[in-house]
Amino acid sequence: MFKKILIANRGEIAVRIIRACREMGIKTVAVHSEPDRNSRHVQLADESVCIGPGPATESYLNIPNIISAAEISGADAIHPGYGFLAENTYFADVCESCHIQFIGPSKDAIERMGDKAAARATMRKAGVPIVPGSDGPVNPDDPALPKLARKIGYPIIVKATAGGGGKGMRVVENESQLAGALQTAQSEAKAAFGNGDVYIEKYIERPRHIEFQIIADSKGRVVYLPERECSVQRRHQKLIEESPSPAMTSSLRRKMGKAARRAAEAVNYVTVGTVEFLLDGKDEFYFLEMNTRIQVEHTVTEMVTGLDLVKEQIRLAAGERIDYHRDDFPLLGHAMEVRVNAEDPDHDFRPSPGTITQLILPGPPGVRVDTHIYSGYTIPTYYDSLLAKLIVIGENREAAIRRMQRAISEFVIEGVQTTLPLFTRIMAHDVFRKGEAYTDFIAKYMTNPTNGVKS
Ligand code: MV4
Repeated sequence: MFKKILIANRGEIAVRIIRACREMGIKTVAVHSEPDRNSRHVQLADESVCIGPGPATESYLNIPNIISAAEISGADAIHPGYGFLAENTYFADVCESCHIQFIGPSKDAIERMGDKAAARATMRKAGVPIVPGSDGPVNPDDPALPKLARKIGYPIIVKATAGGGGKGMRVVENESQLAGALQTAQSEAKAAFGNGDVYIEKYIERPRHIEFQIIADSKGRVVYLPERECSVQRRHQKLIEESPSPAMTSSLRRKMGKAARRAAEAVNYVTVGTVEFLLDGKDEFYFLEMNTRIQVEHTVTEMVTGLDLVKEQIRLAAGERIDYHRDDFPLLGHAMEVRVNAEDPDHDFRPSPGTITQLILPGPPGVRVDTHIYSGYTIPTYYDSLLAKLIVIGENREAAIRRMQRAISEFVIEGVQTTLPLFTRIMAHDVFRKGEAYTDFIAKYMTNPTNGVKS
């Protein structure tokens, strides 16, 4: 097992990883930018190293500085958290050359899942259902393209091969829009990723976003865990995640779980990962992408399984094996998470930076808060606005919603605007309570184009 882990991240996830390390008897090294010097993760770690000024490109994305920090402190592994360098194959490669264990899958697995068109091809070969679409990137000047689009059937969606998370996507309703959409998607992709390759897929209307956490060891054993549903999103930012999905049955779970396992096996995946699917109204599901990192919403899976996924990730990265073989993981209840951001939901979610003047956390039973904030903490303007994840578990979905309402009513954050009031409204909304919130829920029921939320 590792003796000392450097955490190449900040915020709540750095705190979460440090806690896991401490319970495992592993020493921790925090890295931080200049404005983050008073951060909770710096206070909690055994050691800390400043890696640069505020802008992430000069600190949390600064590979030479992070590797130097690991070498100076004698860390034998680096945990990248999520975001920043978590899915950067170059970083994983540099770690390997410096004989520092990257806590995540191989750079080959990251790479094969990072190219979304290549991932589709891998999945098709592995027998994982994919959305009907092009075989690999398309050439916009190919005269056969309109015919292919017609065969797939409109509406179609143009996606960037280097994309993911919604960037560089364009929905095309009919043939007259095709050429224009390809052009725009290509130049957006080129600008955002330095790679203008695009591919096309049938557009699935009103899908649910369902994802499966998988855990895999270096002996080739892959276990899937109960699904998470993350359909409530805004501009591709998840707002609420829950497990199980209100749309799931045990037979569909088995089918999708096995597909998720095949996806992981196809790239010799090791550690923890997530296979994302779209689920349509007819229980047809399609592979979307695979995330090769620990995710923000791993917590809801921890609540319903009792596993500690960060400890599992560290154990598996150290070469340990999965010693249980359960595919039908028993559900310990229904878990739900809301992401509390320093944003004003009444004004188009504009960032609300500032100092936390008062903080009162909600308490048990069945409530968990993952956060790095404290009373007196000033939120730096450089990074994402996640302040806390509020997670609850109840014996069923109705009990979880009531517990979430109770927890939100106890939660006090003063000094900045937060998304907590939005969640009060969502928890009371009929469509959400019925489990019928799809990816269009926020746009449809919670905002209007001029000034944000209607009640
Ligand atoms: C789609 C889709 C419909 N049909 N692909 C959005 C993020 C990226 N991972 C893929 N996304 C989508 N891909 C096909 N063929 C709809 C979305 C989508 C979406 C997916 C999950 C959660 C929220 C979403 C919001 C808008 C669009």
